[in-house]
Amino acid sequence: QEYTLIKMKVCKPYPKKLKIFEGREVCLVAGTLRPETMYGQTNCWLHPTIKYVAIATTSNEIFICTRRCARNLSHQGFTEKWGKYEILGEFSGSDLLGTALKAPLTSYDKIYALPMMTIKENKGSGVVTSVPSDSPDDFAALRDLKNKKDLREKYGLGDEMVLPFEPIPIINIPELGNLAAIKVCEKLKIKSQNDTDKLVLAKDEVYKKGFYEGVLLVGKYKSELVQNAKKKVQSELYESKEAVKYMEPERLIVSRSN
Ligand code: ZZB
Repeated sequence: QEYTLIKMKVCKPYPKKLKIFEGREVCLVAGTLRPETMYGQTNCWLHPTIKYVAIATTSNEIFICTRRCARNLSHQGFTEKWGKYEILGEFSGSDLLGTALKAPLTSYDKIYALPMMTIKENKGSGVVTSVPSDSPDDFAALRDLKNKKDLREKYGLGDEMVLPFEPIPIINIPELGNLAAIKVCEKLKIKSQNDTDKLVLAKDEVYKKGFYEGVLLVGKYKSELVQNAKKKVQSELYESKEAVKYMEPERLIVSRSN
């Protein structure tokens, strides 16, 4: 499984927990299968109780991701010594919530790290980028935070980190329009991010229709089909060093640990 690992750069001045890294570039790295949707990022997701680690890369950056992802990265040439990674810091997701980030391609200048309860520890980097226009999970989780002041307060999030961020129309899908995830969430009457069964159906529908029939509405590949634009956007993100290629040895790891 090839993930595009998107660098979501921590904005200066660094928050208290990341002050130790002052003077260095720090990125939350988000694993995505949909690089062509990066035009629609509205926030980053972290799980409040998952542990994340900071490691140094050969590109002289600091990546923040799960320990499992750090280990995989060390076997893909990202660290100085093959298969080894030095942990420079360890955080709970909740330590990093509210961090301001600069992400590639999105029209929002600055976005924030927000909590999502359905993040899986054993997938990707444990850091997820949020595209509520085209991902039902993201739309449901962002709506939960917008609707629940107590949830924002629980995690110490200012209204300005959540309320101004609206889904951005980036892909048109013939039957689903230009905010497909919202359309499908309404159709299936999805109430929250915990409507797991319905969200699986929603994701499936948006994924398939988006890939085969979706047309980009923005950016350099505007008017092109998603299936044609995907690789081109991905290559450009790799070339501009705003993302790196990350391979996930999923089956191997899963079958071993079970
Ligand atoms: C941006 C994006 C835009 C995504 C979209 C999806 C969609 P899959 O197919 O089930 O493997 N993701 C990545 N890591 C995690 C994690 N640890 N826990 C929970 N979710 C995670 O799903 C891959 C997608 O799941 C990734 O691609 C990421 O969200 C999320 F418009 O990145 B995606 C219809 C889906 N649309």
